[in-house]
Amino acid sequence: MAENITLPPGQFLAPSFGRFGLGRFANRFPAQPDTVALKIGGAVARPVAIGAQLAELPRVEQVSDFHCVTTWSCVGLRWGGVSFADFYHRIVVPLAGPEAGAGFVVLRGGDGYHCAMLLEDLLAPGVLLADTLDGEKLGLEHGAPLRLVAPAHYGYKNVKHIGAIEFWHDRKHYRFPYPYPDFMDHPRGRVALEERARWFPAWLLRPFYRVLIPLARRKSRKALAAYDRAN
Ligand SMILES: Nc1nc2c(c(=O)[nH]1)N[C@H]1C(S)=C(S)[C@@H](COP(=O)(O)O)O[C@H]1N2
Ligand SMILES: [Mo]
Repeated sequence: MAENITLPPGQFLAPSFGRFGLGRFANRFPAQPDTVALKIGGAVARPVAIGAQLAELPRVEQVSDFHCVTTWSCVGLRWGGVSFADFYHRIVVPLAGPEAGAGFVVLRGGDGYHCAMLLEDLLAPGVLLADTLDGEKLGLEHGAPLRLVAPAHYGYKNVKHIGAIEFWHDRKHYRFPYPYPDFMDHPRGRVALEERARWFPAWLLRPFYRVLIPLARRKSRKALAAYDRAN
C-alpha cells in the first residue's frame, strides 16, 4: 500500500510515472526508436556497434522504484531487459576490449542527453539495459529503444534512448550536457546517500528542484504529444 512505503530521504510519491527530463532535450528524440544500435567506444581496443547480440543475453525482469533528483519517486515499476553486468562481461569485454581501468562510463542518448556513471556502480545487481516496461515494449515516453535502469541512482543517471556507451579512464573530457551546470551531476548520484549534486548540500537543493517539477513534466509531455502528432 502506498501509505506504508518508506521513500529515500527527501523524496515524495508521485501520482504516476510520466515522461520527464531536462528541458533542453524535451523536443529531441532518437532517429531510430525501434532499433537498438549501440556504439561502444572510448578507451577500447576495438570500437564496435552492437545490435542483435543483446538478444543472446539472458533476459531478466525486475520490479524497482525510480527516484528523480527533483524529489518525485515512483514505486513498483516492472522493467525487462538484460543485466548491465552481463552486457559488460559477455559483449563489451570480448568484442570491444576496454582498457584496464577504464571505469568512467558515459552513456549517450539519441536525444543528445548524456550522463556518466562509474563502471563499478553499473556492474552492481539491479542495473539493467531495459527494453520493456510493465511487460510492453518500451515506448518513446520512457526511453525507447533501450534505457538504463539503475534504481539505486537518481533518475538523471538512468539515460534513455541509449545509442552509445563509452568507457574512459577519467572524467577529463567529460561535461554534463550543456547548458546545465556541472554541479547538477554528482559523480555517483546514489539515492540512499542523497547524492543529488556536487558541492551543494542536498537539503538545500530539494526546494529548488521541487518547484521545477510541474514545468519539466508539462514540457516533456507536450513535446511527446507534438512528436506523436507529427509521426
Ligand atoms: N536521454 C535522456 N535520458 C534521460 C533524461 C533526458 O532528458 N534524456 N532525463 C533524465 C531524468 S532527469 C529523469 S528523472 C528520467 C525520467 O525518466 P522517464 O521519462 O522515463 O520518466 O530520465 C533521465 N534520463
Ligand atoms: Mo530527473
